[in-house]
Amino acid sequence: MKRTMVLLLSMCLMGGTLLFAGGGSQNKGSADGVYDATVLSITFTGQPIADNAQAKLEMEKITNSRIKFTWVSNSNYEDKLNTMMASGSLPAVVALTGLTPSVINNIRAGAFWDITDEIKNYEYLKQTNPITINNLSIDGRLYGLPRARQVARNGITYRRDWAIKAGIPEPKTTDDIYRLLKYFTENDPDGNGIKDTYGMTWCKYDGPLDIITTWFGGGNQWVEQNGKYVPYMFTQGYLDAMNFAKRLYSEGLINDDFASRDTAIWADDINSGRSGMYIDVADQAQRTDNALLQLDTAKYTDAIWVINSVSSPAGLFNLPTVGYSGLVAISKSGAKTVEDMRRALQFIDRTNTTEAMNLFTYGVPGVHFDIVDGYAVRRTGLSDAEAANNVNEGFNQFMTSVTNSTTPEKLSRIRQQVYDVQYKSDMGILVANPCITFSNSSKVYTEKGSDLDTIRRDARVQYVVGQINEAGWRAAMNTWLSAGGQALIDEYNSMKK
Ligand SMILES: [Ca+2]
Repeated sequence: MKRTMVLLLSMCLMGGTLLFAGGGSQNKGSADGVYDATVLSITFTGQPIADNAQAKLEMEKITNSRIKFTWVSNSNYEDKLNTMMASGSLPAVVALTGLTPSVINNIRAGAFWDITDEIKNYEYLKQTNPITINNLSIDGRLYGLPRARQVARNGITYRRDWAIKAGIPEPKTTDDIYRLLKYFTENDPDGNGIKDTYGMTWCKYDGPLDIITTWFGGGNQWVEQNGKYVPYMFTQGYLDAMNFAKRLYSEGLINDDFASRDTAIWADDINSGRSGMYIDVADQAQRTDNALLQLDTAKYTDAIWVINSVSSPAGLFNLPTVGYSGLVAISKSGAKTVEDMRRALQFIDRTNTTEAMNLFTYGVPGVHFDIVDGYAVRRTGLSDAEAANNVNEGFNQFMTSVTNSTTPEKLSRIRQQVYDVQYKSDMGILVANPCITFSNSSKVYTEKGSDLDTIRRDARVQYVVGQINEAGWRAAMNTWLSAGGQALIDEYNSMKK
């Protein structure tokens, strides 16, 4: 009832000056100096972390705050969020699951603070990955911290035991990749006397081709050339990558049904010992390692390795992921003044300390995990009622993790390699898509994007499998241009700042 009243009051006041406290406005610095943090977070089970849960109390100590959660169920998150945005009743700190058109419209209408020029003042927030900032920006401005994910995530998973036999234990170049795939296909790497293995498995998902395109300097969807945005299909690197793929295909080094193979069974051939490589997010290597160990532990110990990328004559590059799964924004209804906004940023900054990140990630020290020799060790044998995931449900939904400050776990060899790809590889080799945020507000892309993407994808597959030659490819790209591609190029270039 109280909530309804507040909501009605706020709605009456919309458009006028909001002088009264709305639903989520209890964020003023309090007399005792402890920050009253109002937080919108998301529950998946409907049984989120309790107000007196130890992890929450510890977090309050670390951040010098009292945290008041507003819980929204994941199942009706968008409806609830839209209602709260419309009524101006958001808490100060808001977990947003994505940049939906509705969120973007509300950002443009001023519902959230522009923090572009603020984050440099905070110890952790200023370390936010610049590619992620680019990807999250609306009209060139930043309106929230990423719910960050690994930007460096793509890698090459391969049979190192076979690669040792081939004399290339760790491939460094695209030529090394070619020679490995050739060996895996033609030299009986599993030693059973039968030609029953091949190089690399692909599926209909075009991620591998896009990763290879960055290897050859073809960019990530769009490139900036001579001050203009150009679709990556029109780069030499894109053509070089297609020719590399075409060679692999024509020599039988990749599965010939890749264009129709379902993504769900993508890893089956490497998981069963038939193929020797695939390129995807590096964390898949753990599943492949596990699958092979289950087949034969002795035979497959140390058989699977993962590395981040290889160099081509164009240089050393890799394809990043977008680097976030939604964002944490500061609403103007919950944080009314610049000071309120800065206090909320300070709170979010403190949630990135090692102690706070460990609470989000593992739970309470001494209860859910211990730190042993500098590593986090999760406690085992906890009941469902005690397990950190259950006790702290929904707690980490406003975790931003803009730096990697969490205490690491002591990892198995393969998990350590995945970790190294994600956190220790050179971020400088990741190729950003300069136009990634444009599709959010593009009229042409909204109308024609899916048709254009289909033309582009089909033509690439046809070229790789030899159905069309280079002239055919150029004809398909002319079709792409006339079907709206040229309009898209013009529109994106007009959005250039
Ligand atoms: Ca064989």
